[in-house]
Amino acid sequence: MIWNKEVECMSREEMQKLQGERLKNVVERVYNNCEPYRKRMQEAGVSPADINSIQDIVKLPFSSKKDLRDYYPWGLLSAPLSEIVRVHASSGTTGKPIVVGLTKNDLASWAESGARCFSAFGLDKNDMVQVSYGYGLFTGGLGAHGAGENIGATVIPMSSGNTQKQIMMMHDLGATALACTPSYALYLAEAMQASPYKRDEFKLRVGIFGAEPWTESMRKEIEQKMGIKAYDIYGLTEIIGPGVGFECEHQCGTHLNEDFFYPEIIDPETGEPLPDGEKGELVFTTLTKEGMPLIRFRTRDLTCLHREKCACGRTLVRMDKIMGRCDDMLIIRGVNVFPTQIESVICEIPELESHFFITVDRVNNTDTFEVKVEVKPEFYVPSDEAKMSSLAKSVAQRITSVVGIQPVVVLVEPQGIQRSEGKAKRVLDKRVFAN
Ligand code: DLL
Repeated sequence: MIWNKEVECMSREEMQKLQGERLKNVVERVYNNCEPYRKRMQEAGVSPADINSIQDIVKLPFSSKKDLRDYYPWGLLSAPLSEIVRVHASSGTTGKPIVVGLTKNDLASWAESGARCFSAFGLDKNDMVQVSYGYGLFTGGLGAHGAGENIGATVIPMSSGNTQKQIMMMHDLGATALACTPSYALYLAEAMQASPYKRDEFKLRVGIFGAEPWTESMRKEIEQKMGIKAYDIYGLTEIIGPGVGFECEHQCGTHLNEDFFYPEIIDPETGEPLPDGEKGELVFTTLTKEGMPLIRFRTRDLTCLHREKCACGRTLVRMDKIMGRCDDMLIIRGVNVFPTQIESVICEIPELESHFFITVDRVNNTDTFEVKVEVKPEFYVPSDEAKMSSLAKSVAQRITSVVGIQPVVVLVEPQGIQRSEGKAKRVLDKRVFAN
């Protein structure tokens, strides 16, 4: 089902015209209301008068996560704080998160984007959506919630965790769709099989999965184990959260809501725009956002774009599944983690050296997260087990409070972590995301 035919099936010429008009508006908005943008545009020698079509976008400077960090928390707002009705946040590269502010209109266009996704997944007001993404600062829970309500479905705001209760509610209430990370879906699938309920006692038929990379083989496994059809939903906090893009029934890429979020692909090294079909870094410009519009925001996600019309009738540009990242961000159990966040915690703890090593793996469909860290000689007393385990516990707690998920902390003896002669290698990710 197509939620908004007029936009989703718009001709390329009309879409470009709309994008051009919206780009002009958003550039004026940031130039007039946001000092850092105005300064950066002046430095680049470009003014709102130079922006007259969507093709002019290449004249504008890029923005990045670093800007959100540097102007934390409100420096990038282009609306007064009194117009901000919702705040979300995601991991920054160090201790502080990055924070975004949304106006009422921003929430409305998010709900519109989400409704397009859910309709494409074949859902409508007769469906019941169990939202098992986390609610809170993470955009997954409230984003999927808004999408479900907008199409008139019944929403069960479960949030994540408490697997037995998830299964009971899904079973008892008769949820027809499940929204969560693909890795949690796999975990739930096995818990469903092990539950006292038979498959035909569930009404579940659709999965709304995203927030982390997943493969075609993972899709097949979830579909088979849960007996559902699994769809990909894409998004990121800085741009809007879930709903930036979605798969249609043909599942030949992710349609992007390009009337709201204008995508480009650039060479991550040089910043030069790349043609359709070539792999590079995905960049978004929010064309209608009011609270914290972002111009040419570098997502660090790697993919490519295709503009041919899709068999579903939509003309919205499609991107390939995210093929990786061009920074060191890890997504562990759906949570974004930067090695620099771990480093900032470790450096604050007097008993520890700054040498650490992160290992991520997937065991029984759940991500594992281990941090090995070296103890300073004067604090390293392996004979005092109680002391060592209490230190490990407090390190784990500090890391959890910064990154949002709990690691297994392994303390190692002085010099126990291999030194590197070049760039330190601090991460081993054993999970495989290639198809
Ligand atoms: O993960 C928003 C979201 C919530 C999307 C629920 C879909 C469902 P962040 O926490 O800011 O926002 O993380 C954004 O996650 O840049 C990608 O690297 C990755 N990501 C998100 N969706 C997908 C997906 C949410 N479908 C970062 N496939 C993005 C692959 C994804 N990676």
